[in-house]
Amino acid sequence: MSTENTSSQFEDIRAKFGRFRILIVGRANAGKTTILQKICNTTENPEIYDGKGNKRGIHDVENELIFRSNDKFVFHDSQGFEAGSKVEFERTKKFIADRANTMYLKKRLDAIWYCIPMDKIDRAIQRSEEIFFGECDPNNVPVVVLFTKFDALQAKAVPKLAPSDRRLPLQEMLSKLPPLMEEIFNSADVWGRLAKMAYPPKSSVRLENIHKGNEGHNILVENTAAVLSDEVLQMLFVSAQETNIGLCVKYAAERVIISGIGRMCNTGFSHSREEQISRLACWFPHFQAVSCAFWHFGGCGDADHFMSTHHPALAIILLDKHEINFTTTDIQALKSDNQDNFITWQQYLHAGVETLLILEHSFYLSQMEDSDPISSAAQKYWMSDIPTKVNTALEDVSMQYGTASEEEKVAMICNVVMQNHMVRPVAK
Ligand SMILES: Nc1nc2c(ncn2[C@@H]2O[C@H](COP(=O)(O)OP(=O)(O)O)[C@@H](O)[C@H]2O)c(=O)[nH]1
Ligand SMILES: [Mg+2]
Repeated sequence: MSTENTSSQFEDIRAKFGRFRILIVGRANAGKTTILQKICNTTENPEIYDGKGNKRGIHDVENELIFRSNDKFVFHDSQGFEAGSKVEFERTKKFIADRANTMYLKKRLDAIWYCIPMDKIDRAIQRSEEIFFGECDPNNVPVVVLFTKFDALQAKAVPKLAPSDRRLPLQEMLSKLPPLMEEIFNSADVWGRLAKMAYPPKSSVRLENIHKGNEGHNILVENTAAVLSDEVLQMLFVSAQETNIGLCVKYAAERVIISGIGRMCNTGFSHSREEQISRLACWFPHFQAVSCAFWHFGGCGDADHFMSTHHPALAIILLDKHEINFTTTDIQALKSDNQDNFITWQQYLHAGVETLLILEHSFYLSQMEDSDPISSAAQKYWMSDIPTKVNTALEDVSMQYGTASEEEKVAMICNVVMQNHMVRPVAK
């Protein structure tokens, strides 16, 4: 099978299964569009399609909102159910019921974001919220509440400042506000009241100054990943978003490196180098096709196939350090070397971290439209002094690894990655 064939096959799989579908609910002006733009890293408006792929303008929960900057997400928008909009509620409820359990993965709803704006904290829970959290069974689709415009509580906090604080220079005065904002938020007890409803949300995040470019949406991404019900969905979500590559590194470290080392120590079984690479790649946006294949085939048994046809250079270059111009015969020979299992867990850790660094950098290169981002990233890595530094850093990690908690292990690995980034290319 030719590479070309396979990549279009993967594209098909992505088209079928790979879009992450989110319903965002909230009254007009709650900040819905702003957050979706931020998640998709754009200031453009979404394109709106009806279920059949025709462009639409009118508002309807069934319509699909897609941003050109990141079409791995599909959004649906519901304006909430203010007094009198029983119809909108029934439509949204039906939409959720249909999409939560559909056999058509392509249509499945993966998460719900419910926005409650804090500029109207006194009216945070209205009829709309009561019927949504009281009467609408989300059928296991996780619901995350977004307390949007959290910055608006500043204005409410200022009158509560002690008179002496009010006379402070601006920056100092502002620094006194957060505890007061917290107090206002807590005394409104919005979360407590939601938690008592028949279908309480899974979690919540606070978002502030999103319209001013605040990076707070990363919290939303992390939070949503954490509440997803299974690893395949998490993989799809983490690899669909492109604004928090650190999260890709984190999940890949936890779910592949740490769990792989655990398995090696417990059972003696180790992945091959090739399989380790494809499992790590699954968590990154530019390999989302792979994570979709993972979902589709129920595992990475297909790793070998992926490596040999889809991205032949990946496995090899990582090992072959300086030799970039190899022939098909070289690839075959090197490939068989990479099918051996790791012998020690330290090797597994080392190879995993190096792969993460290369994958991470290759994502930035792929955004710059480098035609072969993996090769370029790997080449840059092996030509730099980073491998030596990583070696030293991992010797330390290895000494502490055995006694570290799961969380500490994740932190240690992410630290090595963070401290050894290759210099990012500057966008033109
Ligand atoms: N103060 C504040 N305003 C915001 C924030 N996010 C969005 N806005 C503003 O709220 C208004 C409505 O936002 P929009 O995203 O269009 O809301 P939608 O109607 O729910 O889609 C716009 O003027 C935004 O600039 C935020 O985090 N803080
Ligand atoms: Mg809007």
